[in-house]
Amino acid sequence: MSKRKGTGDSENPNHDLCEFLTELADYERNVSKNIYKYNAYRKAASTLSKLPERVKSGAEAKKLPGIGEKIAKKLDEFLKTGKLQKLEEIKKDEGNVVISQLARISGIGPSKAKELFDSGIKTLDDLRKHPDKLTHHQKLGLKYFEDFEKKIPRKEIEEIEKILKESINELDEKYVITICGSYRRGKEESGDIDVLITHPNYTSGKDSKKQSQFLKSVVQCLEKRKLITDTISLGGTKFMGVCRLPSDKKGPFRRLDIRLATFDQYYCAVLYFTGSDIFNKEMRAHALDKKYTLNEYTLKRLTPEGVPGDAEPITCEEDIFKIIEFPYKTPEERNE
Ligand code: 8DG
Ligand code: CA
Ligand code: CA
Repeated sequence: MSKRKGTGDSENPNHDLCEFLTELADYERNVSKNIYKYNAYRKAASTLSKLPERVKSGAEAKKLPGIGEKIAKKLDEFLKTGKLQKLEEIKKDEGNVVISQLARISGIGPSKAKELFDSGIKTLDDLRKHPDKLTHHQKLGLKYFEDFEKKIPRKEIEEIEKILKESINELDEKYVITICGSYRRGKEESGDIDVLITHPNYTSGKDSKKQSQFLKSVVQCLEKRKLITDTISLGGTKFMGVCRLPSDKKGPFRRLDIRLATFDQYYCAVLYFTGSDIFNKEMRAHALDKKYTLNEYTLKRLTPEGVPGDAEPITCEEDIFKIIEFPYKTPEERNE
């Protein structure tokens, strides 16, 4: 997951409300480690960010999906006083502020952030003096902290897409390459770049050891092309790393993920990595209602006892929607 979630376009008439809900969400994730509340606040912020007009009251907002009694009350307080007491209290505590800041570093989660704070780390500069406390991933997260906080304009991802496709298809023209995530959902800017690739010779039936070369050769090729600058981690099916446009030696470094999916499972993977994650949750819940189980690999029918059967044959994203009788949504309509 990339760390900053935007609900704050300046045209959004509920911008300030979305912002305080997102702050509460981050607090619940990073400090309380309450993922349930984290998701509830994010869902509410996402609902409000799509409204064409300003919300007038908590009571009005309560009619919308994902907004219940407690959030409605907070909206009322904010609409009346311009702030939220709960959030003011949270921000008074140094530990909360430091832990939230540290948890924004790529590779540092809530537990590690707390551990660092407990060991006396208060600022990014403190942390720079103690690289011994950090893993390889966390060191890179700290090194590129400012760049990774910056959103990536769509135009830049389009350029990166061109280079990716050209270089990988020079290596082997049979590779299929899709940039997923918020970019595929049509967003004007993204937190990171999520690339999904497959190859017709890479299928779920085969010996996976022999196949581990696919991703490695792709990464090598992009390193040679000077697009990939750092590797955070590289396994058989997942690369996490850093890239930069080779033409822009002064430009920001960007987080780049590349995943290799098997050819027969490609569309479940495309659907999953396109997201949004809130949309994915809703779609998986709908699948369960229809007695199917859906994940990033397969769609399987469940027996009355709840045991998954064979994978359904899938030839495009639409197949998945059709089978579970979920009205088709284009990627642009999945910004839930
Ligand atoms: P952004 O990077 O512009 O902030 O947005 P994004 O592209 O939607 O988010 P992401 O964090 O990069 O995740 C990419 C997709 O992966 C997401 O849209 C849906 C899928 N996904 C989930 N759950 C999770 C998860 O827990 N971790 C990660 N890394 N991805 C997830 O549905
Ligand atoms: Ca990502
Ligand atoms: Ca992304």
